Order: sequence, then structure tokens, then C-alpha cells
Amino acid sequence: HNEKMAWWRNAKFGMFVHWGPYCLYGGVYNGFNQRRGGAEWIMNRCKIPVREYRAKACTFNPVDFNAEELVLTAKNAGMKYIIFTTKHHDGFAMFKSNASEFNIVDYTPFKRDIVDELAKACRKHHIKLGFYYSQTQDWCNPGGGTIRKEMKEGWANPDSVAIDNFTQENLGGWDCLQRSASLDDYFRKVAIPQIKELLTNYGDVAVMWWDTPHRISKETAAEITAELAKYPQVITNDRLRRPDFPGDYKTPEGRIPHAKDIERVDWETCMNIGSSWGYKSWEKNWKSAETIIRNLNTIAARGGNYLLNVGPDPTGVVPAPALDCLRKVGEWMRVNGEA
Ligand code: JFZ
Repeated sequence: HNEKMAWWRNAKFGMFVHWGPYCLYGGVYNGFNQRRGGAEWIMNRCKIPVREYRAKACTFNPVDFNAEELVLTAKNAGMKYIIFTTKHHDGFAMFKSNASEFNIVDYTPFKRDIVDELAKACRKHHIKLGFYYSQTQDWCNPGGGTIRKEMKEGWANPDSVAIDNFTQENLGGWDCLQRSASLDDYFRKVAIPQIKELLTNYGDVAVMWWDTPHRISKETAAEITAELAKYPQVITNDRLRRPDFPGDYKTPEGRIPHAKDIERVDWETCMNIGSSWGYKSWEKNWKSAETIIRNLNTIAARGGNYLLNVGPDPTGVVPAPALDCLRKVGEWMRVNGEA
């Protein structure tokens, strides 16, 4: 355990990247700004039907994406690792997958395996690469899990799609296509095969970053854990299943824990550089470089890591205010940080 954690404990600073076809909406649906939640949640928040969301994903063509540029943006800011959303809750795989055609290579005109390009660029520039993978929630693959199924007042488009009544807690969401298979089918046919693809097709994986530990069974979590055991270098966070699969480190979100609560525990605060994980076209609340530097220092002083998120836009580039902030952070690091 200590051996595989060594690089991670030294790293202190990493880049989180939330990127997928949700960036095409940029937090706007049918002319309305999404009112709540991150822009990566727009499909769920606005109850966009599976067919419609898939049609949108078909147009994803981020021709300006350059993996090396992204990796160098991180490296120049003093970051030592990248955690990339290989599949977020929308179910779209940013890598070539044989388990679901809903992936960047088979479903879009772009046809490039983004995870592969990132893996190569990270190896070239000595940056560790970890994979965010939404293991239970999957809104587009049949049987995938869903939370927040119901429409609520105040959402951007309360009448965008008719919602029928749900009877089984652990089955899909607002669209009958999601309920055409069971959650168990989804794990067997999509999630577990994709996790195996991620662990085998891209060289050494530094971290598996699970998310939303809802409704995954103990058996399924154990099966995934057994698969991971074949790759002893892989570090995992604490969001596979709670509370019996604690992983290697804790993930306080958007906040910096007090030192007295986190003694002798590995932890990583994940935080946005703006106000949304996924790209939001109308973002106004960009954090200043001063804020980021102060947070990084507080976190490092308390023994944690800082995972700072950026959300590339539909063309494949990180928004200018974020780049500007990271450049200033890098300047500070070169003067005050450790080389
Ligand atoms: C989850 C995702 O739903 C979200 O889109 C993003 O990927 C984020 C990093 O993780 O959201 C969470 C997860 C955990 C908490 C809050 C939001 N939490 O523990 O407070």
C-alpha cells in the first residue's frame, strides 16, 4: 500500500478533466440555462431523452483537441497527474470500446481514441494518468443506474419529456430505453468489460476514480476489486461502494478538511476552477490564481492532494480564463514551489 502511494503522496497537485458530449450543450438546453448542478448533468437535469442525447453525441467533433497541449498545460502549472473522465454518468465512453458502440471512436465523426492519445502524451511527459469511470450511473446504456429520476420544480425544462412512474428503485431513469435491461445486465455487458478495457489497453493506469457509489451490490464491487488486484499499482478512491469499499484515499469534494479530521488518512480535495465540472458556456465564476494558490498551500500543509478541474469545450480546448489561471499558478510554482 505504502509503496503504490509514494508518488501520489508526493504529487500534491493534479488536474481533473471533465469532458464528454455534454460539453456540446454547455449548460444550455432548449434556450434555457440549466439552473442547478454541473453542466455534465444536463441530460439528467433537463430529462433529455436517450435518443435525443445520442443524436447530439453523434455530432461531437472536437477537432482542436491536442492531448500533448492538455498534458503540458497541467505540467506547466506544476501538476503531477491527470484524472480524466473516461465515462461520465451520461454513459459516453471517451475511448474505443467493444462493450458499447456509444463511444468516441464508433459514434462520432471524430473517431480518435482520446484516452489513448492522452495516455501516450502523459507517458511522454512523465505525468501520471488516472481514469474517472462512472461505474453505476449510466444514462444512455440499457440498464444503467440513475439518481434524480424525478422531475422537480425549478429545473430548466420541466416539460421536456413525459415521465412515467417508476416502480423498481435500481432500474434506469426517465426514459424507457434506460429501463430495457437490468442494472445487472448493465454491469455484466458494459461496466465490467469497459473497466477491463481501461485497465488493459492504455498501459499502466495510475488511479481508478469511481463516482456516485449508489446501488452497486457488494458482489459487483467485489468483482471489480478482484479485477483491480491484478494491477497492484492502481490506486483507487473511496467512491466504489460505501462503506465497505474504502479504497486508498478519501475524496472531500469542493472543501478542504480540517487537519484534526484527516490525520493519518490519504485524501484529495477535488474542486472546480469555475462553478461546473463540465464546460458551461455562460460560466462567470472563475477562481483567481490567488485563490488556487492559497488552496493548494492549505491542502498541502494539511497533508492532502489538490485535484483541480477543467472542462474542455466542444472544440476540444480548455476555456481561456482557466488557461490563464493555470499559467499564473505555474509562474508561482516556478518561483515558490518544489522543482
Ligand atoms: C459527482 C458527479 O456527479 C459530478 O458530476 C462530478 O463528476 C463530481 C466530481 O462527482 O458529484 C458529486 C459527488 C460527491 C459529492 C458531491 C457531488 N459529495 O460527496 O458531496
